[in-house]
Amino acid sequence: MTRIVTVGAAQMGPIARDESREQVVERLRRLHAEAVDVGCDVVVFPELALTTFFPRWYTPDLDGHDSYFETSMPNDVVQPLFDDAARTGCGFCLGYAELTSDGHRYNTYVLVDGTGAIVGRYRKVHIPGHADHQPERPFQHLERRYFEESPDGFGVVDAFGGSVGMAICNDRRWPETYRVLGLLGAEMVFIGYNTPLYYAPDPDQNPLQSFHNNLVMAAGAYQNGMFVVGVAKGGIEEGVESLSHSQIIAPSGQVIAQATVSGDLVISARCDLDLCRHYTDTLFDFSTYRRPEVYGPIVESRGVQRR
Ligand code: CDV
Repeated sequence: MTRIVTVGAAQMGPIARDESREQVVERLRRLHAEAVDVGCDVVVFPELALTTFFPRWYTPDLDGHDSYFETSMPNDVVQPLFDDAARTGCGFCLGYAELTSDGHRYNTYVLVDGTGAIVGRYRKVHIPGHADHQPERPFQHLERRYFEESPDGFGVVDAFGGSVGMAICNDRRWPETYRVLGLLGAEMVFIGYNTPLYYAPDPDQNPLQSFHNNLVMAAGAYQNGMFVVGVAKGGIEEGVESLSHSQIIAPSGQVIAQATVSGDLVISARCDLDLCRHYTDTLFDFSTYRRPEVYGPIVESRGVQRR
């Protein structure tokens, strides 16, 4: 049985504040159709792909941005995209803001297979930014105000003939993300991001955004023998410029497809999932070489604890 999965990364340009969900879904449908045209089995959309990146604005009330959240998935507006998946056999991974019936707010990804069924759901684990209004910043990063940390953690889904994990934006900077997913057997990890080029706590990092983006995803791919698909919503959105540079990375750590311009576009790669074993059966044969008995601080403490 062949283990080739053709995966697309559907990079998006900015979504304006006044762009309707219907307009955005039409953009997603166009990207999905482009992915189908190049033979994709699955296409990955960015983080919060249905709206503008609203955590850049403060509202005094916590529910002040609730109009950006989805209370059900699928819903009437996104249903045509689910229908496209069922009609074409090409699945997708979609990021959106989720408001649950019991009032929890999450930064969420759903994985939809080629029958149009949701086969996986992931809620962002590492929530960056701040929860309080910081007017001295040129723009806010209030994810910690508007989103809760996932209570569920990471998981892996059998889909598209392999094992698929999901992570969202800031998760990609943390080695724990890839290692937990690697230990769960993930062969492909889908990661959408919104990464402003200006980082207020340390602007020295601004020119390094693209370097750090590749550094963390390539390291995660190599050290865990997995494909990593990183997908941006980039460009200048409501006056804030964000990183594009979407990329698909092989278990070798090599970039095998990369967006060279910003805006809506699909890049794709034929991924031979058996390539993962070249790494997970050799240098990164976890069951032979890992030493969990000496890794205690990783799970025992949150911050640095000098002993
Ligand atoms: N959406 C994000 O999670 N963005 C973060 C912040 C820190 C810019 C990121 O890690 O890219």
